[in-house]
This record gives sequence, C-alpha cells and structure tokens, in this order.
Amino acid sequence: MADEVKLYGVKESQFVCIVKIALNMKEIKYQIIEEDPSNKSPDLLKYNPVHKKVPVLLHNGNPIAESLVIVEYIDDVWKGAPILPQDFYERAVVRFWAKFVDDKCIPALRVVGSNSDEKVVAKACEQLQVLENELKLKGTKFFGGNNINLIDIAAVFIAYWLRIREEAAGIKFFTEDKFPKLTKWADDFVNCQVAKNTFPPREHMLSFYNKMFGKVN
Ligand SMILES: N[C@@H](CCC(=O)N[C@@H](CS)C(=O)NCC(=O)O)C(=O)O
Repeated sequence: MADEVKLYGVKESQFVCIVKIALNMKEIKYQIIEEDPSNKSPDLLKYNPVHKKVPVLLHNGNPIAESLVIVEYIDDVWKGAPILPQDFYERAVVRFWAKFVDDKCIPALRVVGSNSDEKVVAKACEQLQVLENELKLKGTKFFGGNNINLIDIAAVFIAYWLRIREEAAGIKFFTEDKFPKLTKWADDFVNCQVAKNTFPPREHMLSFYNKMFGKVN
C-alpha cells in the first residue's frame, strides 16, 4: 500500500519549506494542508499539542512535529538522496551545524526588521560570519558538498527569506561584499531543483513583511 503523507503548513513559513525540500529530495508525493495561524484546526492541535505549530508531518496516520526532527525522520524512512551522511561522526558534525543555524542564526536574523537596532544587526552579522567562515573553510558549493544536506536545509531562511525581509525593512547587510561565499551559496540553493518550487512568491512575502513592519502596501 502506498504511503499516505500529509503536511500541515502555512505558505509563508520557512519551517514548512524545510520539510517540503526534504520531501522533494526523496521524491515523496504528499498532500499539503494549509493552516490558518489565527484559527488553528482541531487536527493541528491534536497532532502538535505541545507547540501547536506547523509544520506537522502525518505519515500513515503518525504525526511528527518540529521541522528538523521531521527532516531526519524523512531521511531515516525513505531511500533516495541522502540528507545526513552515513558515518556517525560526520552525522554528529552535521547535526551540530544544523542546530547552530536553528538555535543561533535564525533567531538573530528573524528579529531584524521588527527591530533594526545597530546591536541587533551586528549580532545577526556575527552569526552570518560564522557560517561564511565555515563555508570558506569547506571550500564547497553547499554545506553538504556538491549537494545540499541538513545544514543547507536548516539555513533556508538565509537563502530566500532574509533578502526579502531586508527589502521590506529598508536595510541591507547580507551583501556579496561582506559575505561572498554565503550570498553565492544562497543563489545556488534557491535555484536548485529540489528547492525552487517550495518558496512562497516573492511579492507575497514582501507584502507580508511590509504589513508585519507596519508599512502600507
Ligand atoms: N521550531 C519549530 C518552529 C515552527 C514555527 O515557529 N512555526 C510557526 C510558523 S513559521 C507557527 O506555527 N506559528 C504559529 C504560532 O506560533 O502559534 C520548527 O522547527 O518546526
């Protein structure tokens, strides 16, 4: 019997996009169920009672929450393009960097715009610099080498959302000048086959952020 795969999400969410990219990497067919964050469905509350957030993946009736946990689950269950390496040490290193992106970088970047204080921007740049240095050290196209892995996927906000957010906020710090490796990585990532159909339209995101920052469209 074919697997039944449903993804509860909202189209603006980078965390939902993380799961969509992993599903694409494994060529898994799935049904997307759009949630309204201001009126969450009884299903979402049942499947993610702890955080009450999207994404939730429902695989043959079993719910899994938290984007990076879902990605690891997808990698464990389905064959196809690997998302984590096989070697235990290499797996630990990849998990370390994905956690750094999720715990440190994304929270530092997601406040920019709502609060564009010099200190906030400096903190965001500090985190980006760590990734810039790591990519330079690796000398590869992606954090995963020639292909994307869990670290690249975890950092999708930097690849797509960040520049739109900067535009809406009227600030610019994620520049080729400051971050040559990471901006090139972002361009390559958003254009790669498994990622490019997963993003919300640019204009939609721009007006979403404009509203968030109190600008009239
Ligand atoms: N750590 C979670 C974060 C998920 C998250 O923040 N989801 C947001 C959408 S981007 C959400 O559902 N927000 C609704 C709420 O906070 O009530 C993950 O990686 O899945």
